[in-house]
Amino acid sequence: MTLKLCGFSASNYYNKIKLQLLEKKVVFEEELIWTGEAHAKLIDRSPLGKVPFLDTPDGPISESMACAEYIEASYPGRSLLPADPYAAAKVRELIIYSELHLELVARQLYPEAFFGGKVSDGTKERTRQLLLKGIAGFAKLAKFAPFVAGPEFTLADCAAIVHLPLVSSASKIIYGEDMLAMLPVKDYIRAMGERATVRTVNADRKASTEIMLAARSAK
Ligand SMILES: N[C@@H](CCC(=O)N[C@@H](CS)C(=O)NCC(=O)O)C(=O)O
Repeated sequence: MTLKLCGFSASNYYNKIKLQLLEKKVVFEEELIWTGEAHAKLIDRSPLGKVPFLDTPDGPISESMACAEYIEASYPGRSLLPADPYAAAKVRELIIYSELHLELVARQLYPEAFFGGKVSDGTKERTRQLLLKGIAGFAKLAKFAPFVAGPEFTLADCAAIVHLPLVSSASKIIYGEDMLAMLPVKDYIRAMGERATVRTVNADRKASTEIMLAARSAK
C-alpha cells in the first residue's frame, strides 16, 4: 500500500508533511479531506477532526509531529533529522517553538485576519503579548544560516516555511506591524521559495485556498 497523506493543501500542517515527503522523495498519494467532513472519513482516522493525518499500511496516524517522526523512521533515505542526538533535539525544539509558541498563538487572529470574522480586543492584546514572548524565544534559537537550524535543510524548515508567513501576515493585518520583521524571515522565505518542492507546495496551496474561500463565501 502506498503511503497516503490526507487533508487539504491550504493547511499549513498538511503542507509541513507534504514538504517533508517531497524533500525525501517518498512516493505518496494525497486524499483530499476537508475538516468537518463526514464522520467516518475524518474522525475515525483523526480523532480530533484535524488534518493532516497519514494512512499507513499499519493504520492511521494523526498529529503532524507523529506523522513526521513516522516518515523519518520508515523512509530513512535522506534524513531530515540530524543523526547527532543533540542536533536532532535542537531541530525538534525549533519545531515546537514555531508551532506551540508562534503559529498556535497567532491562530487566534486568523478568524479576523483571513476569514472575515471578528476577534475581541482582549484576545488581540493577549495574543500580542504571547507572540512577543514566543518570537523573542524563537529568535534566540533560529539560525537562518541559511536554514532555520543551521547549514542543513531539516524538518524545522518544513515547519518554518509553512508557519512563519502566516504569523507575519496575521500580525501585519491585525496590529499593522509584521511582528517577525526583526528576523530575516522575508529573505529566508524568498530563498526557500526557489526550491522545487516549495514551489509545488505553494502552487497547490494557492489553488486549495481559492476553493476553500469560495466554499466559505457561498455559505
Ligand atoms: N497539532 C495539529 C494541528 C493541525 C491543525 O490544526 N490542522 C488544522 C488545519 S491547518 C485543522 O485541522 N483544523 C480543524 C480543526 O481544528 O477542527 C498537527 O500538528 O497536526
